[in-house]
Amino acid sequence: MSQAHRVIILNEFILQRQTEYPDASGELSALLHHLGLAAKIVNRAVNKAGLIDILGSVGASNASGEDVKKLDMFAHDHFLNTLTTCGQCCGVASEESDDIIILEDDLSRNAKYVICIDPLDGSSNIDVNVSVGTIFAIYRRLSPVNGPCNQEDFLQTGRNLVAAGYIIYGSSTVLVYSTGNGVNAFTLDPSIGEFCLSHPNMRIPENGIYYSLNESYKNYFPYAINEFVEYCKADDKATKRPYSSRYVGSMVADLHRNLIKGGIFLYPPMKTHPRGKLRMLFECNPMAFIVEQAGGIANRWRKCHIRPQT
Ligand code: AHM
Ligand code: MG
Repeated sequence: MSQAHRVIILNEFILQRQTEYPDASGELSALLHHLGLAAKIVNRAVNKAGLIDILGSVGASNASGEDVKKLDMFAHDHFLNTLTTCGQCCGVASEESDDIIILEDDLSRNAKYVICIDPLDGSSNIDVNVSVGTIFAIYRRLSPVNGPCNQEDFLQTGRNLVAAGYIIYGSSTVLVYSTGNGVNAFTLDPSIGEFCLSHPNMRIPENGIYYSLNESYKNYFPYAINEFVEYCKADDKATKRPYSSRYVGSMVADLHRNLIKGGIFLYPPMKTHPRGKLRMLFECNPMAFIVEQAGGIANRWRKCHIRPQT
């Protein structure tokens, strides 16, 4: 078989990459492998969502005060089960858990990584068959091994990320990750049950034509944001404007599109969410890492001169 047609599965790719680092212990590789496994289980549930009793709400709110869906909890439980038993991570912070989860068994307490995870991002789309995703961020712990991890291990700057990625459960299921050496994407081939390398070394196109934000909050955005949106809509042949508006409402799906097609995604600050709605640990840091690794730019909103809106 010619090299061009050879299928490279996720585990093979992870191991190939590991050999590029002679000092690598294999722990990060094993951790990524286990995340891939959990993703397959969650994918199965997402695909069967209409058939099994997994749609709808559990009747409680999560740490961010949002309605918790059954599938959110299912995804949380499955990722947590996998991470708890794999022995390569000493703690988990999940969007669906109020507190950090410290893993204290003999194997885990010796592990050097902690994980922040949004088990099912885009929850508002679950019940209506629109793409959702999982986002993960891996940090090296700051606390000494052979003991419990602590909050400081999780509250690290995004610059300290060792690896990050996401899984999009969409028209096909794709796992995208980076360990700081470019971005690669793997599409799940359901016939063999493997994530296969489909988008090697992803690069965001320089000139995107999409802008993506929830414009219904326009009246609450800072003036500069609305001015920028007007710029996107203005007619200008040279810069191929107007740009097209696309907004799924699942950050994973919106950014995945931008990664492939180019464009800008924004979740601006507003009165109800003065720092924007997206969470730094679970959403912004890992997605910014991926975007930058693919040659894009990620920014957090810094106060600028806000002119009054007329
Ligand atoms: P979630 O993690 O509770 O699903 O919330 C995060 C999601 C993002 O995926 C998406 O970009 C945003 O919330 C959509 O918010 P809105 O409906 O306010 O536009
Ligand atoms: Mg989320």
